This record gives sequence, C-alpha cells and structure tokens, in this order.
Amino acid sequence: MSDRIVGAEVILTSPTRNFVTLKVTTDDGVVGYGDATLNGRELAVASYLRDHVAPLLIGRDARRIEDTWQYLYRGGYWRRGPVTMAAIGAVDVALWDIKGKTLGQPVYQLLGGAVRDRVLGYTHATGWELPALLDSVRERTERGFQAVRAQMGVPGLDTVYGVFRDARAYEPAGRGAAPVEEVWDTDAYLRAAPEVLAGLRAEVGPELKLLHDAHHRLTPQQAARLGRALEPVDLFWLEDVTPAENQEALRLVRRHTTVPLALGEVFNTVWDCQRLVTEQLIDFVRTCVSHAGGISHLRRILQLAELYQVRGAPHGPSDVSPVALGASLHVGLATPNFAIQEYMGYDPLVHEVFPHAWAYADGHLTPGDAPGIGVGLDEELAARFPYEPAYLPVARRRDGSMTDW
Ligand code: CS2
Ligand code: MG
Repeated sequence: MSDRIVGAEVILTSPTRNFVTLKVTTDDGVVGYGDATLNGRELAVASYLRDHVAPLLIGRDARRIEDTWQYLYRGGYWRRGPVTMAAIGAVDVALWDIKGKTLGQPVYQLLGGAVRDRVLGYTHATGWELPALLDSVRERTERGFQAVRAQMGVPGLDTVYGVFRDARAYEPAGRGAAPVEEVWDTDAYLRAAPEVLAGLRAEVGPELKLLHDAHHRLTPQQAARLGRALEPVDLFWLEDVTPAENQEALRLVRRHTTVPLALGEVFNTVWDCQRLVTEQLIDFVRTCVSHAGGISHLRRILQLAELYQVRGAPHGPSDVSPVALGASLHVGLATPNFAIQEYMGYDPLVHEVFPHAWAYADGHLTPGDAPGIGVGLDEELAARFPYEPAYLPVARRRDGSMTDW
C-alpha cells in the first residue's frame, strides 16, 4: 500500500445546474472527491485543474495533504484568487476524503473529533411582498429550520436577485450564453427592506433567527443607515453590505450600528479575511471550503477568527456542491467557533447524482459517519447532464451603469 496518486480527473455535470468535481484515485483504488465549482466560471477551474494541476498530482503521496497544499499554493507563483483557490480547495478536499477512507474514519474524527452533536443550518426564504415572504418563511420553519434568510422584492423593480415571484424553481444562475440583465434601485431597496423585515419579525415572534443578504450593493453610508434601521428587527446577521474589496468601509458601518455583520463568501484565503477579523469589523466569516482552499485552509481561517471571537458561517448555496457541503459539515462538527452552515438545498436530481452521508433534520445538519467526506458521485447519471453555460444575473442602475455585486 503506497497511496500514490494515479488519477486526477475533472468531471463536469449539470443536473439542473453546473458542478465541477475533481476525482482523485490512488494506486490502491481509493477514490476521493473535491468540489471545484465556481459559479459562472466553471470551465476556468476545470482547465486549471486538468491542464496545470492534474499532471502534477500523478505520482504524489496522497497522504501528504498539507505538503500538497503548500506545493500548489506556493509553487504556483500566482497566488490567491478564486480560480486558483477553488482548484487547490478541490485537491485538498479530495485528499482528506482519501485519508478518511484509507483510515476508515469520517474526516471530522481526523480533525480532532466532534465538538458539537450537530451543526445549525439556515436556509433561504423569498417573497416579493410580506405575505408571500411570510408563507415562505413558515414553510421553512415547518420543515424545522430555526434560522432563515429572508429576501424581499423592491417596489418599482421587475426582478430582484435571489427573490423569485414563483418560488418553485429557485436557482439564481440562469442557463444561456450570457447573464440576464436586471435593473437595480438602491433607494427603493433601502425603503422596502426595513419595513418588510420589521413586519416579518412582528409575525414570526422573537425566537426565529432571521438573516438578510444585501449582496455587496451599498455604499458605507447606506450600509450604516440600513444597519441602524434594522436594529429593532434583531437580525442574526446582515450580510455583504458593501463590496468586499473596500474593507475600511466596515469600520464606518460599525461606528453606526450594532447589527451583526457577516461577510466573506467571495474571499479565498486567510489573507483576504485577516483585516476584517483582526480588527473585529465582522462577526461572521463566510468563506467556504470549496472557494477558500479546502478543509486545510478553511480551518486556518477559522482558527484565526477564533482568536477574535469571529465565528464561521460558510457559504452554502446551490452552487456549493454536495461534496463541499459535506466537507464543510466535517469542519463544522469539529471546529469550536463554527456558528452556522448555509443550506440552500438542492434539486432532488442533485441528491441522486451526489449520494451523500450528510443529512438534514430539525434545523440542523450532520456529516454522517461514512469514512472520508461521505459524498459520492454517480458518474453514469452525471454523464447524462452535460455542462451548459449558465450565469448569475448582472444588475444595472436606472441610468444604465453597472452595480456592485
Ligand atoms: C448568496 C449566493 O448564498 C448566498 O449568500 O450570496 O446566492 C451567491 O450570490 C451565489 O452563490 C454566487 O455564486
Ligand atoms: Mg450571500
């Protein structure tokens, strides 16, 4: 038994939406999977892995997870960035999967064992106006959710990202050769959001954890105003108020409001998080296992965050595949300052393509006790759904200029 890597294959599949999966095989026939999905830029990561990483993996010792991470990160010269870090993340998760399978242990046991019994989850509720939003929230609480992200429509706009007038098929990435263009109006949003969220809180009572995502669209001053206006709603968090590049903005927001702030789903490394964490400008760091360099690097981010009482709350929309969700839950079960896991949920077909040991019950998620990550890939079924170009929408202001995402 030598644990040499003999195969590294990239598998693209689109069971209702696109996923990129790395499959690593050892000479003992052990297979590990990692998620390399980067919404709307899938082929870039697939090429990075196929053309530049897979050839370097062949012959390496699959047990040397940290060394492989260092080799790909430091050795690549061009560090950081979503494409690079998603690729490294996929390798890292696949190697943890292999290690767990080889040792016959679920990965959380290899990370020090469970520090909690289950991981709190939150899901998405959406409704154009308060009554529809309330119905959507109630449907989620009836399924046991104790934490719900609530997104509402904006009067005067036809569409709002993440809010669906017909909530049956909720998938933000639309298939097609180019993104759909939406119109966005920040002033109208700032009038609507506090009113709808206050109305929602009045209806659902004090206990339900309510979250809201502003999708990086506000200026620091607008964000401060919104935070202050939302204080009576007692949000669990207000997410992505300003674009993540201007980290100084959060200082201004903090000066004016005590609303808990979450940020970082677009971050890829501990260096992206460093300032917001060490200066305590956020309460929750949203980096996810697939986009931030895998289990090894997410742990590093969360360990830095722990020193500053910042808690982990990884991204988990439909573009984070069931493989990454499983990996995140192993980290969640074994990491003290892991607060909550986003769980948007998947189409039934996605559950079939990626059979998994992780499970949802009663508002919580557990990774399961299968060796490794505990998520497989039905390759035959996956092959029936080839990749199709799909993009998140983009938004322009009323004057035609592009908004921030
Ligand atoms: C959102 C996502 O889940 C979230 O918090 O911000 O819908 C996000 O916009 C997409 O996953 C981007 O790929
Ligand atoms: Mg978000």
